[in-house]
This record gives sequence, C-alpha cells and structure tokens, in this order.
Amino acid sequence: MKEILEAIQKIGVRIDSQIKRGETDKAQSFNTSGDQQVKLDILSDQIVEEELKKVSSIKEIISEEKSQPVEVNGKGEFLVAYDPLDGSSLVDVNLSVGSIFGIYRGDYKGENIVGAGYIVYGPRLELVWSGEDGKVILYRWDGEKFNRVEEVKLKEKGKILGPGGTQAKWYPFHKELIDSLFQEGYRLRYSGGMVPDIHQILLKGGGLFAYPATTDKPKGKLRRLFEVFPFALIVERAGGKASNGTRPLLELGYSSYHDTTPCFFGSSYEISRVEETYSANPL
Ligand code: AFP
Repeated sequence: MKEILEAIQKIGVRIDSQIKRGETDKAQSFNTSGDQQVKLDILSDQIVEEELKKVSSIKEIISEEKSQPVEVNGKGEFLVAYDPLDGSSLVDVNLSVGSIFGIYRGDYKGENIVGAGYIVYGPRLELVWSGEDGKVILYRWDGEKFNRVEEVKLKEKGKILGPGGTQAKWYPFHKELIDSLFQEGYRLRYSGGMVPDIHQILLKGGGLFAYPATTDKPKGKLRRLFEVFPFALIVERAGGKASNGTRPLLELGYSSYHDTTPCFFGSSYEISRVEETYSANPL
C-alpha cells in the first residue's frame, strides 16, 4: 500500500496549491448525491483520478463525485473509494477542508477496508495514514516533503464535541445526550468540515464527532464508502470507537455506492454514552 500513500502525498500537494489559488465559485453541475459542485470539486477529482491511475496495485477507484467506479488495472489488488474535496463549500469562507481515501480488498463493505487516509488543507498541509501495519501516523508537509510527525492515539475520554446535523431536526433523545455532554463540560468544536472536525479530536486525544439520523435525514448525511468507513478504520486503529448508534460502523455493508449512515466517532467513553442512549431509544 506504500505506493498508494505516495500517490496521496502527491495529490495533497497538488490540491493544496489549487485551493490557495484556484477558483472557488460554483460549477453548473451536481454530483450523484445531489450536491452542487464547485469548480474545485471537479478539479480535485481530476487530480485524484490522474494520480491514482498511475498506481499498478489499484484495480478500480470510485469517487464521491461520480456514480460509477473507474477501472485502473484489472490485475490490481485494491479498490479505492475517495472524497476528493470534502467540505468544499467551506473553501470560499477560508476554513479547512480535506480529501478522504478508503482502501478496500474485494468489495467496499466496512469489513473489507484495509487502509485509510485523509489530507487536511489547513494552515498546514497534513496527512493521516493507516496502512498494513495498522498504526495511525500523522505526516506534515515542510514545503519540500512530508515528514512523519507522530503516531496518533486516542485516550479513554476527551473534552471536545462536534454535534453535526440540523439541531431542529434532532430526535429529542439525541438532543438530551448532546446537552448532557455539554453539561459535563465538553467544549463545542464544529466547523462543518468532517475532516478538520475529526482531525481535531484525533490530535487532541479524544472527544466525540456525531452526525446522527435526523427527522429530515433518517439515514444520516455522511457517505459510507467515501467518508464513514475510512474514518471508522482510522479512529478504531487510534484506540477509539466508531458506531452507527447501536453497532460498529465497520460491520455495515452497503446496497448502493452512495449510501449514507448515521455515524459517531470518538473515544470509548463517549461512544459508550451514545450506544447506551440509542439502545434505549431504538429508531
Ligand atoms: P459539503 O462537502 O457539502 O461542504 O458537506 C460537508 C460534509 O459532508 C461534512 O464534511 C460535514 O461534516 C457535514 O457535511 C456538515 O453537514 P452540515 O452542514 O449538515 O452540518
């Protein structure tokens, strides 16, 4: 999987430079999930496809911005599902955004994911990767190369909370859970970008990121193959947990490439609070 990491590093440098000087206005097109694309979405997707197509160990790739997979090498071992620019609507307000990659063998089910990585385009260009050794490693770009910074590990319990979704559409028991965590002293940390929001929890050692089922989105908003399974692998390998409210996210499959799921990522204490709440209030 090393050559996939190297390709992702090249992708990070190229997309970072486009963000800093590329166009951020809207395109006239919409992706499979119905999100209106910004020109950077399309450009980022082109960059990712171009770089991943050079990797001989990849059999096929599928983008969140496209409806179907693209074949790369019939003899390849890995399938790669990616979100080329997650949170792209935040670029025009100069907030951090990211790219997300899930590396699978055989199929795109949660149990088949064998590696994952994400890039954070922020004040610093950073990359978090978990490959065959099962470790979660932070890399930082120094202007010429990516340097290994540290192994990422979560504590049993954290102090920050990213409560996603439209609050007016939360189920009452979910609101009670979030309110009780704030009453315990958790601090609100939510930008609307999944990548920086979960990156912050990983680097601060713990906490909870939640994108729950809501009355307007009963299956949640975040996509299983491109966003949820990759972060579930990374958070679990860092010592945390990743749940849909009642079971581990990596036990989930999919019936369509763009399926979503309610999702909770964080330290084990916070996830146990979530699962207690959701088990007592079955949807
Ligand atoms: P965009 O890619 O449309 O900006 O959405 C970002 C995202 O998919 C994910 O990065 C955030 O966690 C989530 O949506 C934020 O959704 P809300 O705006 O509903 O909180």
